Amino acid sequence: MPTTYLTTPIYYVNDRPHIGHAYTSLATDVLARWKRLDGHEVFFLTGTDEHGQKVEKAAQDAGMDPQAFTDQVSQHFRDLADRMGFSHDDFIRTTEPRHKAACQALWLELLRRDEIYLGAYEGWYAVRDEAFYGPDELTERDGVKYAPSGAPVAWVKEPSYFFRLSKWQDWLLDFYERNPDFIAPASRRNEVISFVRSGLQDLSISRTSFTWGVPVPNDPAHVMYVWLDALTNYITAAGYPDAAAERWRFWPADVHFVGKDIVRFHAIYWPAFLEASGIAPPKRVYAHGWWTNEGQKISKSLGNVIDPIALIDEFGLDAVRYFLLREVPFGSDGDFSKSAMISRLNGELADTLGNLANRTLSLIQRNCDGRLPAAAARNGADAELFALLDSLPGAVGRLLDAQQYHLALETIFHAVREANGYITRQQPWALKKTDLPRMAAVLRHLHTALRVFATVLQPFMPGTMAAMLDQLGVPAEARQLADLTETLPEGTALPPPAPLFRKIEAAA
Ligand code: ME8
Repeated sequence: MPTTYLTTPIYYVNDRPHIGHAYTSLATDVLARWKRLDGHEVFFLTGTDEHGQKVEKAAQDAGMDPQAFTDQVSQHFRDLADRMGFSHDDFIRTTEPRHKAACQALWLELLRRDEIYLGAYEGWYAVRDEAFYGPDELTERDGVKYAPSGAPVAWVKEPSYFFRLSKWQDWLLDFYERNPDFIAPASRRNEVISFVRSGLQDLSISRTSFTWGVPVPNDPAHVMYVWLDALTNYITAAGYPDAAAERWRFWPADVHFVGKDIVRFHAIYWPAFLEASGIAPPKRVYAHGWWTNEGQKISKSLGNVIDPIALIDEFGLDAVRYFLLREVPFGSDGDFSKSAMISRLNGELADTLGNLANRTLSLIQRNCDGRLPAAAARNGADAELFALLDSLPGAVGRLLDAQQYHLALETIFHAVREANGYITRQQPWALKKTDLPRMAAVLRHLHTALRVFATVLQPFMPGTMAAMLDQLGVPAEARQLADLTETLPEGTALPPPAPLFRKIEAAA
């Protein structure tokens, strides 16, 4: 069985999760579900990033011990994952013993290979990004210096271990050249390549001015730099350093899903750390765009943080899952607006797919005694519809392999609209009086179309599509892509249809 390993970022537990966190994990979940549907053995990893100065400070501000604080906030991310219906196979926390062991093993391996040396760091650091910046990257306002992300930076001077990153510059450029799909989309790839070309400095990978981190082996005055610690989670969960671990066969990861803010860490530091320790780098890093809320940056201080759970309560889980991936090309920035959401949900889900299902299933109920008509020969009038249906799973799979979620959904809904055109042209309700065999054939073809749509849409809207497949009489064990070639038996009893999508009234 082919294997697929997919990851989300591990989220900082400095604050409650919001729509941005739900988005990255949702994209990962949809691909994980698609690959399972396509017969892959999938390992889908998510989790929380719990060390570092930023989390330590958030715990202090909350007046809590950092471990108790991270236990509490990490739980919010688990709850969100449950409410979003994510199908992850593991949820890693960087404060777990397995992770400390992996980080320390990786450190010792880098040390053994002379990739690490002790020195002193002097330079700019942004706690909010947990990142070092060069002086030429900063801007100044009112006497305060800021990183390109907008995070304020402070001067840091302390003893530190360094990773020989500069040594890997040429290797990285060659690696990007040899693996053109390693970073996507292309705009991010270009950005990374030009950053690496401009010259890489050795990277400070330990801190001595606070203690909330993984201790450096044999030098407990140092804790590991939180990004070395955090990135390592992807191999911890695969069993590192135990090459005989059951999950090690999943490594290297197929796609690390990240937001564009953290592409530098994943596309530069991470492959360099791995190559330097003799571990294969991941196959791909996809950096998606940024959500804004009704045109404004999402931020706590603006009070416009979108709570995904409130959206689910208002619109339903599958509506939220559908909208987030349908509305904005993955990779581009997007704006969240309720009116856009309502018009998508009404126009595409309720009016197009819901209506097709309802019309078809009601006619089968009324005119065929609720029993599935026999599989019928296709005539010329059916050819166009079947050309689309037959190619749909392959087309959707190729688009999802390229993380083009909105195009995958667009392709599916193009076919749904065609099927709506087909029912309008064929008029099975009129055929009842003139040509009963043709009426049965048309309804059977429409049933086949709905089965294909519901099958390929399962990763996006698992609950609603399960209900649709129930209404279509497709057994639970026959819902894989490969099952589409198996014809359902004539006479299968179909339950009375019930609406799958509700129409939402736009707020005044
Ligand atoms: O960076 N729009 O964690 P983090 C879209 N711990 N996506 C958004 C978003 C927005 N407005 N806001 C956040 C970290 N995200 C590190 C990661 S991985 C080894 C360590 C998503 O809690 C997006 O995926 O700051 C972004 O990369 C991630 O949340 C940052 O989460």
